[in-house]
Amino acid sequence: FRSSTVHTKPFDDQKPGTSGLRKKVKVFQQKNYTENFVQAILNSLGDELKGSVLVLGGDGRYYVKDAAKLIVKMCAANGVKKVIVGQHGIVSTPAVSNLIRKRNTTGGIILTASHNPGGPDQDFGIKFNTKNGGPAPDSVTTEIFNITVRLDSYNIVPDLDCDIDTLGVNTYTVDGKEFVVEVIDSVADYVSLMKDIFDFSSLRDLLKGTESRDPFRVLINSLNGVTGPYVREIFVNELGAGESSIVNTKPLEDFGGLHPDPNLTYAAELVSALKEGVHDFGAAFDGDGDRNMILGKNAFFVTPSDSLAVLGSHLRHIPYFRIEGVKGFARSMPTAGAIDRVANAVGVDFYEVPTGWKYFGSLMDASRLSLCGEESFGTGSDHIREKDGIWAALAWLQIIACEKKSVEELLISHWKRFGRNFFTRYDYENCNADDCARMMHKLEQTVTSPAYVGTQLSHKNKSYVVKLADNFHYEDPVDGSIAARQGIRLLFEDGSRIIVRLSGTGSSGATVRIYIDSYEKDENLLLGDAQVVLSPLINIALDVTEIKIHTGREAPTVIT
Ligand code: VG1
Ligand code: CO
Repeated sequence: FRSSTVHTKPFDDQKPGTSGLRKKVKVFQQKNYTENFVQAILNSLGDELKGSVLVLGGDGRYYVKDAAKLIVKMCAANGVKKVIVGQHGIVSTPAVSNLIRKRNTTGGIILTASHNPGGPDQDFGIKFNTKNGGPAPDSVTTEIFNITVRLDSYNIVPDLDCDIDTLGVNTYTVDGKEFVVEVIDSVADYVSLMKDIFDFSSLRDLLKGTESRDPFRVLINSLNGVTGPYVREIFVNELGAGESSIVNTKPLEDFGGLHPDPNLTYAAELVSALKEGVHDFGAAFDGDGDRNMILGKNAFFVTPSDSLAVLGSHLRHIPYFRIEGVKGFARSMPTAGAIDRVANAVGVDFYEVPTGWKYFGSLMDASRLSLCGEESFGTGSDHIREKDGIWAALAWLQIIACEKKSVEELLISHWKRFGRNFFTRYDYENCNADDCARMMHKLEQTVTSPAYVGTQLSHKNKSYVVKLADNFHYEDPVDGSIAARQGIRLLFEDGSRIIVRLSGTGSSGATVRIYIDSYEKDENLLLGDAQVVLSPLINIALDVTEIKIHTGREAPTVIT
């Protein structure tokens, strides 16, 4: 085979957001659009490109397979030595992270728009992960973007048509050099990683029941995303759960029309099934398998911030942490502060980072962090460098197996010991971008004026005094890199918080996220409903942001 160089014109909108480049499929299908971005990723590798080994896989959404085959042709032409690709182009995000680490590759390319809907008129995305298995840090994504705006050509082997549906090793000669494409079983390595981390025999006993204990009935919903085959192998084949314990396990290009985001709105099917009271535990995962939602019997909802904290205080039950030790805990800035108190009780370091998993990686690489999470249904540990939905569900089950308590009992005893962080998030999706920019600008000006500290904000008979207000600024404690302007924070004297930021994962328009977090330790108030308890603070947040005026929206699209 011979490579050729194709002349192209740069695009000016290929700036990666919170997690890769996300656009409508139609945008990626424009002439040279995908090619340009892939070439920019490859160029960003510099001297490491020639002879490199890359992992390639995606969440099975529409356009994954076309893009995967294209990327193979471009890798061949750019001197990559080997591409390790999942069969049919499918690999979950956590499994890609694992493969990069296990096979010691130069990095990986993940084809996903995560929790965004899929299909010809929906979203697609491309993300680059570095050799630690984690999402490329800001320095790398900035470099990729800088390359895209001056790119004038890309390299491709147009007639190298690799069959990525058949397992095996394909060897080619390209420009006189060997080029290898290894098509792998996407599930096997990940399942063996989970078996190393958890005690599968105790999980099997939990699910199947023993003489002294009824079976613990689980319902796992893959929302037609990438986790289906992983869930089937782990829950049915390994742990012996019945076929009826798993649903929506065939990855579909359009997720069967579902919005593959595991929250109370988009995973309503799981919520209503759990409400029937038959199952003890429910979990759903997003399109690419890195997010999770955990429910207890009767659809008892575990907020991701609480989930992280409960895991944090029970890590001793998980074999992996007994061997590796517990180094530190972290959460993203908007995530409620429940884990902070656990870190204090357990006596490990605690870190608060900006939104996005890429900020956890350097702490893990420096052996300072074991467990972390985000309020957006992301939980994970240093077993890989991505958040991991199935891992989180297994971690919960392992703890339940040891503690012999229900999900709800675990939460209640957690709140009694540590107090409860009530949390809610209001999302206003698909608003006008200019209006939102104006709103953020005005809010920042208001809250950062020197006189603002000490201001009393009230709703009905509740008042909060501003202790600190700023635009969150983060300095990585390991490498000193800076992430500025990561979201507007209003911190109040009683520890309550209002956070406002714009999403960086949308494919068009703007999404405003308002996060509200308030701590309560009075035993009599622990079981309240978050929307009721937080109502004064929510109203204050709607007032200060003037969200209705700026966006014209009466109500949020999604409340978590
Ligand atoms: C959202 C979440 C963030 C998460 C990111 C990627 O980002 O808020 O916590 O890390 O999605 O998740 P944003 O910028 O829209 O708020 V996923 O499952 O896309 O990899
Ligand atoms: Co995801």
